Amino acid sequence: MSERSQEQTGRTAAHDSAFMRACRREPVPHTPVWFMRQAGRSLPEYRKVREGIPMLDSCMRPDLVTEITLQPVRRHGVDAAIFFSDIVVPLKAIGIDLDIKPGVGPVVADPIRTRADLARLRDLEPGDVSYVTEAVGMLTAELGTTPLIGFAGAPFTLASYLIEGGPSRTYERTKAMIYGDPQLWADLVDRLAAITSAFLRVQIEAGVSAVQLFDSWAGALAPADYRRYVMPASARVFDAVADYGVPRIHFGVGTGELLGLMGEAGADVVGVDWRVPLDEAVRRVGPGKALQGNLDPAVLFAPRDAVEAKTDEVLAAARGLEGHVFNLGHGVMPTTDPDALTRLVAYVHEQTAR
Ligand code: 1CP
Repeated sequence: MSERSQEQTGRTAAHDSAFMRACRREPVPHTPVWFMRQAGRSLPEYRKVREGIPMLDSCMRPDLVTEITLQPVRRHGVDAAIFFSDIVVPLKAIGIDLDIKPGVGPVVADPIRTRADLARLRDLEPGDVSYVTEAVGMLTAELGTTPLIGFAGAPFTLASYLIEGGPSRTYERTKAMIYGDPQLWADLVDRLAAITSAFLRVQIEAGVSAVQLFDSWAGALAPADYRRYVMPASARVFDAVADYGVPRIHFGVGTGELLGLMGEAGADVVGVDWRVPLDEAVRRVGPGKALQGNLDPAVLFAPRDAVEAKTDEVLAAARGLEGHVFNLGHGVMPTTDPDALTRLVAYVHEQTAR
């Protein structure tokens, strides 16, 4: 089969799945469920295949990416797979010296802080991430009607790692650049928008059914600053992939005050963390978009009855939505009992079967 027809096959098979229908705000047989970070350390089979293999190395091996991406689909019966990778993979692929340190996250050897540093952010070519193209092809063949979600980091969140040099809670150097040298900041997020757009296009060309833009840390900004300094770059990313017609999901943590703007940036589906109930979130986002969320991932540490009661609250708040994709309000925590996730998928399916 030619690459082109393979790509068409993957997307066509998944086209009428509950997840794709919910993203398009069409009627669904049941509310679709997937979990951010569903592949990863909460699964013993993940820890086993990753043994002795550094995180970034595993992202570059299509056999491992395929196996790890499929693990939560097999185990939990989720309605979508998310491609196993990391938001910093495209930066590594263009030659930025960075590593993902266990228990820490992405660490950048030589942070980007000056105009001269921008020259290190060259464009991403599809050939830089041929392992991604290969793994997406393998996955869509295996997944059949289960959609595969591609993803990338949004310009602000990627910039925060590049500027701070690693994870941060306060983003002081990032904000120092935004407010102190807005032109340098604008040029930096412009470069990152081009890289992120190219990375998403590679995944879509290879056959993913939907894409999610993770602006995990955008909630650190006030709405006026988000609108001025961040939204234009994220909007360029959404524009760059609009022609493909695949659903575009936009997610961040602590973004209650930004939900309207995150929808306006161009998303088809807005991800909501657990701080804003979905019936309030839909008022903030406005009509014409589906919502994704929003069970607090920490609830999964409570007894089964409590998980079900909190899930009922999410489903009740979602009742009037045009489209709802059930998810956690942020990623699965590594010490979560995997059986609690499997039970949650079955519970949402049962409660919402039509
Ligand atoms: O060795 C390991 O197992 C490392 C842990 C790990 C994993 C499993 C990291 C390091 N990244 C990943 C995979 C990953 N990262 C996925 C894959 C699949 C899935 O969701 O099932 C995805 C979607 C990401 C995306 C990602 N990476 C985000 C956005 C999502 C979010 O959680 O907000 C962010 C912010 C990152 C950076 C990152 N990579 C890894 C860590 C621990 C972090 C966060 C560091 C921090 O707190 O700033």
